[in-house]
Amino acid sequence: MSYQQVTVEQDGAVATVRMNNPARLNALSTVMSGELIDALGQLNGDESIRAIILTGEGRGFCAGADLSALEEPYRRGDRPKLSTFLQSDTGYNRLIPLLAEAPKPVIAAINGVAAGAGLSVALACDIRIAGEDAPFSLAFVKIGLIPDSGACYFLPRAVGMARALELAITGDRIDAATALQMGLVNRVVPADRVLAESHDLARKLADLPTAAIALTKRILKDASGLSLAQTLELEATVQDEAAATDDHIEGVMAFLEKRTPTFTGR
Ligand code: T3D
Repeated sequence: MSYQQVTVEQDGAVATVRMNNPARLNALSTVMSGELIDALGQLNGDESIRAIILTGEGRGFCAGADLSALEEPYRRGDRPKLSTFLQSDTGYNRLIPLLAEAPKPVIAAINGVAAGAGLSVALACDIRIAGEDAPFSLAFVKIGLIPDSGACYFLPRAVGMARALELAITGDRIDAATALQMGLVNRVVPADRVLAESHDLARKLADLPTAAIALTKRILKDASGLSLAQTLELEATVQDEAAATDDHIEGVMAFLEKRTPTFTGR
C-alpha cells in the first residue's frame, strides 16, 4: 500500500497505520481520510492481520479536519455544505466505522495532540494508549461546529454525559493525566514508550481469538441501548456465532489437554 499522507507497516499479524502530514500535526485532509479509508478497508479484509495500530507521525496524533482547505471557499464567501463532505467517499462517516467496526482490535497510539475529528478518530478505536505529554481537545466548538465523526456517540459512552458535555461545549484542552482519570484513554505511558506499549498489546491481542474479539466489539456496542432481557437474548444469539468458530474448539481442547492454545482467528 503506497500513499501520500498515510504509511502502513506490517510486523507479523500487526499492522501500523500512520497519519503522515506532521507539518500540520496530521490534520485530516481529504487525501488523508481517503487513504485511511482505503488502507483500513484492505487491512480489515486481510485475515493475516489480526490487530491494527493507528498513530501519527511527528509531534501530533491528529489535529482534526485540515482547516486550510476551507480558506479559499470561505474567503470567496462560499458556504460549503459540510454534510456533503462528511458523507462522501472520502468523508469521516465512511472512515469511523472502519475503525469502530473493524473485525479485529484497533489501538490508537496517541503520540501527541488529538483535537477535533482527531480525537473522534481516537475514540472510534478500541483502546487508547497516550503519551504523558499528549493534550486533548474537542476543538469543534472553537470554530462554531458540533462534534462529529462519531464523537457524539463515543464520548458520552467513554466519560459519561456530564464530562462529555463540558468537553464539547468548552473545547478546553485537557492533559493526558486528566484524560486518563476521566476514562478518555485507557493508559498513559512515557512519550517514548507509546508505540512500544501499543505494539506489545497489539501482539498479545493478535494471538487471541480474533473472531471472538470482533463479536465482543459488536455486542458491547449493540447492547448499550438494550434492556436486560434483550441483552440476554442477543448474548445467546451471538454466543452461537462464537461457539461455531475453530478458536472456540481450540480454546476448550487446549484447556482440557493442559496445553497453550494456538488460535488462528477463525
Ligand atoms: O467537514 C468538515 O471539514 C468539518 C469537520 C470538522 C471536524 C473537525 O475536526 S473541526 C476541528 C478542527 N481542528 C481544530 O480546530 C484544531 C486546530 N488546531 C489547533 O487548535 C492547534 O493547532 C492544536 C491545539 C491542535 C495544536 O496547537 P500547537 O500550538 O501545538 O500547534 P500549532 O502551532 O497550532 O500547529 C502547528 C502547525 O499545524 C501550524 O502550521 P504552521 O503555522 O506551522 O504552518 C498549524 O496551522 C497547523 N495545524 C494545526 N491544526 C491544523 C493545522 N492546519 C490545518 N488544519 C488543522 N486542523
